Amino acid sequence: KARNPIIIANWKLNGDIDLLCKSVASFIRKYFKADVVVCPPYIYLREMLSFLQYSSVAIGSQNVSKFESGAYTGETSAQMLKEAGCKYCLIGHSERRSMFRENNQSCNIKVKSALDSELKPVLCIGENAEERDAGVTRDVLFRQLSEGLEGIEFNGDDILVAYEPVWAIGTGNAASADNAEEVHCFIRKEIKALFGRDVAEKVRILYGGSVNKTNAALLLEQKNIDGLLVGGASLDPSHFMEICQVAD
Ligand code: G2H
Repeated sequence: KARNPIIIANWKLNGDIDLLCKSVASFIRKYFKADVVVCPPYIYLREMLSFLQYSSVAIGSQNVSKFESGAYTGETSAQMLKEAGCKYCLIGHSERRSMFRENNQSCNIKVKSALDSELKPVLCIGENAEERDAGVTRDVLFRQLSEGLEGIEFNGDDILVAYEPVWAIGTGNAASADNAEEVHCFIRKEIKALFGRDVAEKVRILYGGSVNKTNAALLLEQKNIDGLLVGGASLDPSHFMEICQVAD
């Protein structure tokens, strides 16, 4: 594929020192052709990075503050994440949208802030079950994309998009490869309409939602699926390694 595959582990609010050790042990001296990224909770970022220097695995954050500095208790800025060694930054994961009141406007600010600090934002979009059943998936995705990326100069490989249908997240019911491919194709078409052909051809679009070692290969074979965002299955280092090897 012209676009290098990328596999991102999203630990969410999971893991402990034991998982951190097992995970870095499995990565040591592994140099993947695919991009492999781990997004652990903030508190583990520095320690992970110190071990991962003996591998090609990068680290990313699960979120970023929309503020740069100031009296915002509990927040972590893009610049701080950059300094901690992050390369990537998840933005607008559906759990943040549904539980922490994030919306397309706050995602837009966060994407800009990440870019200003030279982090690669991974903008997460996806419809929920009601929206899917009401037949408005495409409208929802279009709004999430156009509002989330509004006013942004996008060159194609500095921002990634993750399609995560909310009904597939953590349920064990991933979207079928055909269904995901159809949606990814739509997303690429909309990016082309918004930013032009070059950007649409370069942008990497990941699929997320109940990815595991059994469905990874078929998903990655699809023309418009350039990577995977893996939650539950990334908490088992050997399982996650098998997914990385599929992409490699
Ligand atoms: C979707 C995904 C990772 P899971 O949230 O972002 O989680 O693989 O557990 O569905």
